[in-house]
Amino acid sequence: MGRRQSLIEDARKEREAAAAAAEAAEATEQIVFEEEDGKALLNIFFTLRGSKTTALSRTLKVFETFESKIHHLETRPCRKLKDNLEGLEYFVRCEVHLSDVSTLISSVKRNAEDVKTTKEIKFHWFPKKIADLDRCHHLVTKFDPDLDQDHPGFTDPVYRQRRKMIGDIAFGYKHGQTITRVEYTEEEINTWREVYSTLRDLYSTHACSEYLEAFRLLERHCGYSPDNIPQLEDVSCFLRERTGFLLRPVAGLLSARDFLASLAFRVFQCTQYIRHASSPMHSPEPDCVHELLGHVPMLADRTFAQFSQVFTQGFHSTSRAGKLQYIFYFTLYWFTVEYGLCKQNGEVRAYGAGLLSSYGELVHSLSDEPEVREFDPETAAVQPYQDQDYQPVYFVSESFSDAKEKFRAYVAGIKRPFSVKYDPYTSSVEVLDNP
Ligand code: HBI
Ligand code: FE
Repeated sequence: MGRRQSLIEDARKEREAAAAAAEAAEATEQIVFEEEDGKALLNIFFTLRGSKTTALSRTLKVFETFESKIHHLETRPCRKLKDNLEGLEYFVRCEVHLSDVSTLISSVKRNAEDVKTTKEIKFHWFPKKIADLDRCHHLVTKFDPDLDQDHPGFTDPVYRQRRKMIGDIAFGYKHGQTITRVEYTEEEINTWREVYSTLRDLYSTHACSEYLEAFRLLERHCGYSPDNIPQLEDVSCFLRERTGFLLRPVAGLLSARDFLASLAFRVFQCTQYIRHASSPMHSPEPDCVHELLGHVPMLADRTFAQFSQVFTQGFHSTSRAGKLQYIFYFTLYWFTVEYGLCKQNGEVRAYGAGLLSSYGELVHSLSDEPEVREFDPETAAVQPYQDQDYQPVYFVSESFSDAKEKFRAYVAGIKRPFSVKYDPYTSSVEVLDNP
């Protein structure tokens, strides 16, 4: 293929990827866009030397068109341009969406002269040290029993009250504290028993070997059994010894941003309440069954723990590259940590938490029904996904190390204005400027 041909081909692929991502974004809008994306602070200097009298109003119109917020506007005598009749230089400081910066500047340049600009980029705040996670408990309430009419607990005031009580433990929790134990009711334990026993029967034929190994240990040392809902404090101590991961309690479905930010510190935000008794096999939102049976055993595996942390370290600076990049990250997480499959001894097994905590989807994912593709970050990042039904497609990795390496290569290809480096001695991240 000629160079020109290959450029056209690249452009076509890029357009297709963007279209697919936009579709995926629509499906996940509530989760992805719960916070604003990055903004830039622009300083623009210009003169209107020799311009028509309407130049000033036309230039100011540009700022209005881009809905930029003007922080400061002044004119000052212009020192350099002695032949300037008006002798004025204009200075505007404004806040504008990152993706509009270059178009705004070129529009100003069409109307004014001697345009000079400097910009500062405003990023989302993100946690720099592990105790900062005390500020990361932004919940997405679209599936919770107070708001979602389809939630099995919507019409059950007792259940909703119980959820609030358990949620208060999370809201009051500060990093470093012991996690308060919950005395579960008989009804709650019955729900747990029903899911636990059903899923457990499937694991030996459906779960990957890393999962099975950790599950055995959790049963031996951590109170995992059909008759007991394990306590987060005990599980947290267990994980700390295995892989350095910690649990902290959270009151519901956490925003993707806060959830991923925590993994960068090897902290898993874990719900403590259990699904409604009327629906033991399904929950519209994460609950302790999803976290304790789906996520926890995998976090006890060293390679997987490393994958989870590396995965999210590069995530903070992605909003710089626009919303799309953010969605790509999030979608990759979805098709690996939540719904990933892997190859083991010639068989396909599940390692995704969404599969390992759902009887129906675990069976479905390894049946002949769904489409299964080789894991490739470029493809998985733009694949539309489902958060209300089974996935239409699953991605299968050769191994966790293989997935980790592919992911590293993918991330290295993303342009970012800064990177973050994790310091395990202080559990903090350092922000490094990229040249
Ligand atoms: N919140 N409590 C909780 N548990 C999860 O497993 C979870 C979450 N928020 C987001 C999330 N998982 C991911 O699926 C992605 O949205 C990042
Ligand atoms: Fe999850």
